[in-house]
This record gives sequence, C-alpha cells and structure tokens, in this order.
Amino acid sequence: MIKAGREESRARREHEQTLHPRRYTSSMITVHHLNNSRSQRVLWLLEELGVPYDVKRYERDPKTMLAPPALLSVHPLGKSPVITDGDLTVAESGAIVEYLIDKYGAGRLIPRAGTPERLRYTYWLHYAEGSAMPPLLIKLIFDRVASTPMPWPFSAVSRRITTGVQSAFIGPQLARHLDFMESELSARPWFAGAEFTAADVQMSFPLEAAAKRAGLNLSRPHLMGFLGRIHARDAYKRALERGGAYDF
Ligand SMILES: N[C@@H](CCC(=O)N[C@@H](CS)C(=O)NCC(=O)O)C(=O)O
Repeated sequence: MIKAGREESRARREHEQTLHPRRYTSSMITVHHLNNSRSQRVLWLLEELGVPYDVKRYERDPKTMLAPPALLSVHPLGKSPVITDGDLTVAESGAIVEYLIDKYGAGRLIPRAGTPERLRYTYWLHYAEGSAMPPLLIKLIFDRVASTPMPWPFSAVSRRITTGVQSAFIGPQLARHLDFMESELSARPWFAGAEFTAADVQMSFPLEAAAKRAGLNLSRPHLMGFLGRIHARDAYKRALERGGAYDF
C-alpha cells in the first residue's frame, strides 16, 4: 500500500516535471543567460524593478550560434531566456515579463487595468515575439544561406532563391512592420503611452535586431529615438554590465 502510494507520487512527480521541467530550491531568481540574446531583456527588466538576481551564463556555439546542451537541463527547449525562481521554472520572454511584473512589479511598469494604455501594453508585449521577430528571423536564416559557400551550380540556384524570397517577401514584410512601429511611436513616446513600461523592454530586442541587420536607420527617427532613450537608461547599462557582451 505504502509502496503503491510512493509509486503514485513518484509518477505524479515525473508527470509534473515533464510539464514544469525542473524544480529549484534556491529562493533567489536565476537568469539562465545566453550571450547576445533575448535574455538581456530579462536582466534589464530586473534592473528596472530593482529585484536581486543571479546570472548563470551560457555561451553560444560560435559556428552554429546555437545554445549549449547545458540549457536543456533547465528547460526541454534549451533556449534562453529561462529563469528559475525558487521551485518555479519560467521560459519564454513574454511569460517571464508577465511573471516578474505580477510577482515583483507592485504596479510598476504596467498601465492600470481597463485603460487604453493597458491594451496597448498587452498588444506590444505579444507583438514583439509573435509578429516582429518572425520576419527578422527568416531574414537572418536567408542571409546565412546566401553567405554559405557552395559549389556551382548550387550557388547560382541558392542565390536566385534567397534573392527572390528577400525581395518578394522578407523586405516588404519588414518595411511594413517598421513603418507601423514608426507611426505608433510618432503618436506617443513609449509603446503603451506616455510612460515607460515593460512592453518597451520586450520591444527592445526586435528593434535592436532590426537596427543591426534589417536596415533600421535614421530614416525612421522615432524608432531610432526610442533606441537612444532606452540605451541611456541606467538600468539598461547596469544590465549590460551583468550580462556581458551584447552586440546590438
Ligand atoms: N520566443 C522565445 C525565443 C527563444 C529563443 O529562440 N532564444 C534564442 C536566443 S535569442 C536561443 O535560445 N537561441 C539558441 C538556440 O536556439 O539554440 C522567447 O522569446 O523566449
């Protein structure tokens, strides 16, 4: 009977661990931080909130740029960011932002519920990863394919495909997104409204990536102004010191 009970709780624990991969006992937040990655945003948010945290560093493979297998022991997808907070493991940057704002924000960096600002906050929080990042990622992949050396005639075929997709799909999609964001920021200083919020933290990565590799420049002055203002924030600078090299 006792054995059956133990068996049952072991099975339940294993099932739980499949759903919620790892349970940690430390009560300090640990940010599992991959160099040059989205997890820089999490460090920055924690600095804005003044919440203490540890950083556990992981280095990308310099050839593939993938995360090291060690991250798989934190979460089954092996991606960053992922945080552990006591017993909890939270992955996916938008979910991490929501978790940190709920638990540690005490009403800071989030507009009041029921306001137009709050709806814009929610929109941009999701838009960053759901809509802005996919075309940037597709561009990155096609740029890599285009620059991979290969013998003729494969090189000619590959060039034709990559150039075609870039000009017919990726370029126009990116321009549409950048124009949209530019027009939104011409109406208000921050993505949710007059105040800086965690949605601006979440939106920083697609804009930094766009400035680095998708042609975002001073022809879109409101977006460049946004980048200038976030880079000047003390919390942003402190997060860079904690996170190390960040090439954006
Ligand atoms: N939508 C996810 C994306 C996570 C993601 O792809 N992270 C990248 C870093 S920017 C990563 O871990 N790349 C390494 C890999 O895929 O091995 C999030 O926002 O958390």
